[in-house]
Amino acid sequence: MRRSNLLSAGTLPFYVLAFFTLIFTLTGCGSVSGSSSMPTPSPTASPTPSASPTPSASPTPSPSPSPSPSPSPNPSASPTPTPSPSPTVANDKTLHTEDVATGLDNPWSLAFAPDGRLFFTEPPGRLRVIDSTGLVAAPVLDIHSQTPGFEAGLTGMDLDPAFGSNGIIYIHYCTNLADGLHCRIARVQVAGNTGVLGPVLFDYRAQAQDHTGGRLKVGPDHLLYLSTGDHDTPASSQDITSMNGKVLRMNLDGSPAAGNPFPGNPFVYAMGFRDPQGLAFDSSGQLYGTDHGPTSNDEVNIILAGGNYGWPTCVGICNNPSFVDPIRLFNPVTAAPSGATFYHGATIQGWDGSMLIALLGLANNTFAHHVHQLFLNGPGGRTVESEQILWQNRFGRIRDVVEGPDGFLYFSTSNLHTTVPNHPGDDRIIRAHP
Ligand SMILES: [Ca+2]
Repeated sequence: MRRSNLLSAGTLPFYVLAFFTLIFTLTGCGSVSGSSSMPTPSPTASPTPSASPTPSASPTPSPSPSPSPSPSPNPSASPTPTPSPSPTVANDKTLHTEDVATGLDNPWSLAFAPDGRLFFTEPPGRLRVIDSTGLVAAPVLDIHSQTPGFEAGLTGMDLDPAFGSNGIIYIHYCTNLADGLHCRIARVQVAGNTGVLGPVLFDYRAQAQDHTGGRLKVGPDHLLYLSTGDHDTPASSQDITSMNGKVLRMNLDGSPAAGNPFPGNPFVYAMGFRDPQGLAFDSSGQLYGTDHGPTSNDEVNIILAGGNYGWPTCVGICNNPSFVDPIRLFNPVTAAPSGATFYHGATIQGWDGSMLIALLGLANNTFAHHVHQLFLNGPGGRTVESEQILWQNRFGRIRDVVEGPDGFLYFSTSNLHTTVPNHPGDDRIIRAHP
């Protein structure tokens, strides 16, 4: 149980690029403004205008009235990877925010029930709920005696597609057994605001309490997807027999999903990750994920069945046909991405179809500490057409983000037990709305 366990693994000492000021000046979101004080970009910065995994892909002209950056080969001149969205797109100056719940401990996964209740996990071992009366003081489930907490605590969580009738929630946590640490998926049976821990559906032996990944999502195909980290054992991510560094796909009873692509391991859907903490399905059912690089090189990936995402052989964009490159690479800044979601609907202007990503970061990762928004070239898209920084350095580290049934955006902070200064009310679940 180390305090640093909750800290993002993607670390980089204070690199802030002048080009991010360029990107976000139009939206006014770049609170790390003042380009005169910024270090110049590393010469290793990609000169390409987009982090497209397809080298031959030409940048699609944005429908935004914002001027498209010219793909200058000189990183110091115009390294801007994408333009900012249209001024008609809602941003952190046009949206209001308010606390939904305070005094929490790193709310790690947020998930709405069909009846409007918001369930969330806290790594010390609590499944909790916010209902129409507000935060319910008593946890739905408390398994603190069964988990070491922090990154190996109660992290991933999602609701059964039939939760409204069967009250089933899936959780991910790690636990110390006689032979060492195990990480697992278990079922929770919920009635009212009380849950009972049910059977363990999936379990694997883990080598370390950090780099656990731990994001659990039920897909639109009604299959369970779990992202696992390398548990500080990088080579295991390329070992198909290991559960480490993978996106696993299974039936809701924990058995391997039919059609999984790797003969060497019936649970594996994709491989080659380091500490993937975010999974999100778009409106077409396409899965995307986030991953922490070793130093900077944080990734947003389109997750393809059978894909190998490179770690530790390939870091960043490798243009190696053996690996799938990220659709958005954060370099040389550190983004430290965690949970992600796709926004649907018109409640928040201009956001329909966009991807929102919670960014963590250590105290000196001044680029992180915000919600990052990507506008892709449509469902299933691999090209980032524009992007936006939201609430940078306003709430600290952000752990998860979801859309509510009201069309508002809900996100959680993750500042407790870290080197990032706490904000009043930490940790919090915050709501943003027009
Ligand atoms: Ca990768």
